[in-house]
Amino acid sequence: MIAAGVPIEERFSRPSVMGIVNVTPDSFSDGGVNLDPDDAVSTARRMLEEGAAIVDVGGESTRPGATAVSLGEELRRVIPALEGLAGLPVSIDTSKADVARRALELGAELVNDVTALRGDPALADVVAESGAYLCLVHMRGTPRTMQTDPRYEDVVSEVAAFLEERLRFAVSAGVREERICLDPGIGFGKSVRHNLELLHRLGELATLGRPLLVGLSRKSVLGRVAGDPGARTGTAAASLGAAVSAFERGAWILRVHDVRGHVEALEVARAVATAPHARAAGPRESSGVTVELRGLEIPGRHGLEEHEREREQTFLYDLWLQVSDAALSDRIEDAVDYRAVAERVRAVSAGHQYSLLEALAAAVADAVAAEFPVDRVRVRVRKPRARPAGLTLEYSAATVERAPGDWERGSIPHALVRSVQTDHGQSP
Ligand code: HH2
Repeated sequence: MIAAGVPIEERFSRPSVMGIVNVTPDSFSDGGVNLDPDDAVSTARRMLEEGAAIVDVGGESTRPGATAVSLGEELRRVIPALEGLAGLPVSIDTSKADVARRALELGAELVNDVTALRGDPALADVVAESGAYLCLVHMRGTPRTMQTDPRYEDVVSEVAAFLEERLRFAVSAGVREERICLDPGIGFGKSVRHNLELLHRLGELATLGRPLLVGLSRKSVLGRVAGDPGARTGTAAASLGAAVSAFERGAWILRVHDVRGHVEALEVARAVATAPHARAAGPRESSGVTVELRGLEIPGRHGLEEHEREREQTFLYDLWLQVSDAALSDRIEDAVDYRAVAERVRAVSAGHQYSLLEALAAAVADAVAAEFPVDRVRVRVRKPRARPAGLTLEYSAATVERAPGDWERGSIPHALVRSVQTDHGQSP
């Protein structure tokens, strides 16, 4: 069932778990386990009970060396399972337009395409017309050939450039940007070193402004890192460690086989990431450091007027970050990384067109409060030389304050606006 008009980051809170249900005889990890539709349905239901936000049903293995299956065979595998899951949150893992169309008719809400709309020219239209969510995955070559000596100059910038191009393509085909997430495609045409570098530098992909879905679960890279150079799979424990690491570097949705363990591990990782809330709830007097980032210039297409949405203009961001006394240690590890904060502001601005400055300021404040070790953050967004109704203003501005706990209590940013103040050309 597709939640009309809801951006993907509101539909899925961060982190969310996507359970894998492969209705195949040959998937690298769960091949054959869920080939019977009744088994697939009960696996999927169990995953949802264990806390998965969605289950990803697929009828074609994309493991290295796998050969493609026919349309008829893929439909035969997935349709009975999808029928058995009617009314539940389902994603369809396919590159075929006809499979996606049937799945969407049966209630799937997300199309997970490992070819990033390069496999079937009709798929973009199916997604655009249905309004479904879409995951665009990086893959070098095809599953049959992708692991034959993959080479990159700089794997992260090449994957980023690819995903950016596919994002532009999907949007030009009519898929709303706010419904799209991106995936670096762990194991899809990458060596162990490439996969590790992609995970290490995941934050650079997050600057593309779309939520990141990451699939590491049981993949051979994990078994190889754990010491077996010929490993074809990784363990559940290695998968949990990798998922937490990916979350800490910006992953939004984790695609996994072992749902319960991942839900628990990620819940702990999220609680740690937002731990300043605990301090904020206690005596606040000890938290005496305020860091200011003033006049951060970031272009954006925000506003009520059509021309504002078409032509970029510069917005000025002022951030006041209240951090704990630990930051006085003079060690960067204890402080907030301003560059990362600025990148996050840029990503929020690029990720959505806001009509109102208040909403833009709230989205930035939510992101900073949720993802950085701050006790409190105040964000002011200024639009210089605003001209509402013929008036001339030096600027208009909106200011929003947030604490990490605000984010924890709910994931719909706009519902959480607590203190919004709009001023006109005055100092804070
Ligand atoms: N990995 C696989 C399949 N689909 N989709 C996304 N978005 N990201 C991934 O990393 C990804 C994916 C491969 O894993 P699996 O489904 O477990 O195996 P198989 O392709 O052999 O069915």
